[in-house]
Amino acid sequence: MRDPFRAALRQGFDAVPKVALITGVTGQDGAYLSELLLAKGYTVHGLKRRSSSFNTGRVEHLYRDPHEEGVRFFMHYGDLTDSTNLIRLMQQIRPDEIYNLAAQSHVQVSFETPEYTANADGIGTLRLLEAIRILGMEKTARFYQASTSELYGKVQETPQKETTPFYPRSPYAAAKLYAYWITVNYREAYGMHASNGILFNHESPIRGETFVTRKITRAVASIRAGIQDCLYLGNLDAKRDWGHARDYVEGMWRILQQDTPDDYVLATGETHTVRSFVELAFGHAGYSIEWSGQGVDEVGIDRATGHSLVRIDPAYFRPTEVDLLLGDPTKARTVLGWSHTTPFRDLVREMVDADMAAIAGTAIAGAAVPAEPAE
Ligand code: NDP
Ligand code: GDR
Repeated sequence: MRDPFRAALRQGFDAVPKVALITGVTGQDGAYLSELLLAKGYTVHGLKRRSSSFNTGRVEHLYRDPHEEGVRFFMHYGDLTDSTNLIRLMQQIRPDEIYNLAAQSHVQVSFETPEYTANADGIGTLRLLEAIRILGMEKTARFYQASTSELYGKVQETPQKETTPFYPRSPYAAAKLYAYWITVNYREAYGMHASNGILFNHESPIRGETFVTRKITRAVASIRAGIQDCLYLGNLDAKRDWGHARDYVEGMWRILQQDTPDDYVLATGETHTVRSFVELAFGHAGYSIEWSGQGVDEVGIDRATGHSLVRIDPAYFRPTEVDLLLGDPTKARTVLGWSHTTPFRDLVREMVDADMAAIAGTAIAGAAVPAEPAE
């Protein structure tokens, strides 16, 4: 009997030299990386979770019926907490490159779900590395681990680079610390081409709605459209090194193209407060914000009307905060020839414009406007 998956897979192998497996394909980075690899001629296999609601919106435009000829994008059900599933898929797909992007990636949520976060983000990485080893793919498959600037946590040195000591400040960061070191260990113990990208925050119009940048840009669009009154935030003074996700997936790919595996910081080398993101985003929509009051009573007021646009909700404060992140991407620039291309201001504008266009679209279609995000 003809198996459409295998037939298409064979076509893929015939047509292009490389096959990639992306865990977390339905996430922000998974979507941008899939686009990049498909454009480079790869066959891309993505791991997606079974969900009772639609969770493939970010890659919908890449999907084609696998019965068609020449299909190079496939999705498979799986989960980083299920080793037998990972081993079977790895055996079936035999990827040349594995990008481990899947994670419970929300820092605040990790305080609520620490055990699950450790299982998926920490042990999940081990499960993938073991699958490679069990199948004897140590010398044929290259492995990318989505490490994070959250590893620096309570920062020991600014700017942060590859040699800066780690000090994780959340269950998420502690789980990613394990994933970082188990990746290094498998490289050293088994000679695997396994690398960490230590990526600083990167955003886009398809960023998850509960991360602060997207929460802000969605609120700006909703307030402008008259369907939201006020934006509630937590710590306005946290500083982040924010870049565009499109640039960062290019860096991931470059890391795996090196002859020698290694660990790299990808960052812009600039840092900005949440407050300045708020000011720029509202500014792009025609508002000018004036701050008044202090601490939990601080309010961001519209200079033109006196209306309160931004208020503080302590529910968004974290038990332990990461106050300042600023990356030094010198190694990535010199070894990989990588640097970010989207300036901070353009990133903010692109996100606000996309959310305003989306709101206009839903208003025209008369569809329900999404509720304000929780975290
Ligand atoms: P997202 O939260 O947008 O995507 C995470 C992906 O992981 C989703 O596809 C999600 O599936 C999937 N996932 C979650 N849990 C599991 C699980 N148990 N098994 C299988 N899949 C799972 O994250 P980003 O795209 O922003 O980030 C990608 C990776 O990079 C993550 O590991 C993140 O921790 C890391 N990172 C991100 C940075 C950033 O600024 N964006 C910076 C540094 C590191 P579903 O769609 O079903 O939820
Ligand atoms: P972060 O991103 O924790 O850096 O992790 P997030 O956007 O959630 O927070 C950034 C900063 O903004 C402050 N903040 C708020 N954050 C959220 N989510 N919601 C709020 O209302 C709010 N108000 C203020 C936070 O306290 C924080 O200081 C992201 C994730 O993508 C991780 O997976 C990734 O590893 C790191 O970036 C690098």
